[in-house]
Amino acid sequence: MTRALILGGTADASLLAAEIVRVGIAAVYSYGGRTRAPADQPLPTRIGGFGGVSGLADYIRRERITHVIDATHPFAAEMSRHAVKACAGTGTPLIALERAPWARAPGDNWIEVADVNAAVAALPEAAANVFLAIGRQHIAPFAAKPQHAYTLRFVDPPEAPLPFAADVIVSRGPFTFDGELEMIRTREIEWIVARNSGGDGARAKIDAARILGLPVIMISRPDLPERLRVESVAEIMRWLGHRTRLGA
Ligand code: 3Y8
Ligand code: NAP
Repeated sequence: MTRALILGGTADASLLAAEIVRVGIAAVYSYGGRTRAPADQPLPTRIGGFGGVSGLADYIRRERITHVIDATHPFAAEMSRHAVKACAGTGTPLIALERAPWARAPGDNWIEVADVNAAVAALPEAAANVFLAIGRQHIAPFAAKPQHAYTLRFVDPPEAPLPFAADVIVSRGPFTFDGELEMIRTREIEWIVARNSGGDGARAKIDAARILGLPVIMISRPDLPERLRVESVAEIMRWLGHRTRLGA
């Protein structure tokens, strides 16, 4: 009797949840508890950490989980690493639903960097209008370059004072091309800092930057341990032993 755990928090994970309900597989959806009001899911949902690798292994045993699907974001590296270890330790089949990274297209002006600190170093010394599209958790290093006029975008309003003066847009996405173009033009953004999240929910700013010829400092994904990885919900459903209307 299949009982799947979806490590969620992305648009792809929501699509997977809907398909799992449609074919009638028993499953639990898991959020990390990062946002105040995460989107509702059509499955029993848990919110918050498991308590490290051992906490996840205990959860898998206690809840008689038979399959784990890591549908977290490519930058949710710690969760993905814990899933690999907990599934190995409990002998539970694991698969990752991970969208492909965005590939540089003709006309893109990307400066590819390894991490946030390298992104700060890549910004110019001369003051500029900079859009940090990397969320809330990793903005502190930009305090090293306070000369810039920063625009940030958070899912929820900031709860603590910001580490530097900045204007905050509160919006959860997914984002539209026209909306991004309008925001970039209105704020006369000159630089964009982004993570190579992949997927459609956040790529509009990358397309808008290309049209406007703006430089994008693109943070590469963290290295993740080897694990079975697919890019489509249909492949996950096949792995679970179910054909799906999504075809392919
Ligand atoms: C809590 C679930 C849907 C899912 C929406 C996707 C698309 C929009 C792109 C920008 C980039 C960013 C951020 C982003 C994207 C989707 C998807 C995606 C980037 C929600 C969600 C949760 C989170 C957590 C949140 C992080 C933050 C990152 C904002 C829900 C909306 C910047 C990643 O306040 C915080 O602490 C926020 C933390 C992790 C990165 C960061 O470090 O701040 N996502 N995002 C999940 C949980 O608790 O388990 O609230 O409903 C999901 C989505 N975020 O419904 O269509 O699928 O990728 N999320 C990045 O750098 O790309 C926004 O602004 O252009
Ligand atoms: P992370 O740094 O990889 O994980 C830190 C800890 O948060 C994990 O060790 C785990 O705590 C807990 N956690 C993370 N995701 C969880 C989940 N889905 N269910 C239960 N616990 C979870 O994670 P993150 O980058 O902060 O991402 C958190 C959530 O936001 C994930 O669901 C992810 O899919 C979503 N998200 C992240 C990004 C991003 O840019 N990182 C973008 C979009 C969506 P314990 O060790 O206690 O188990």
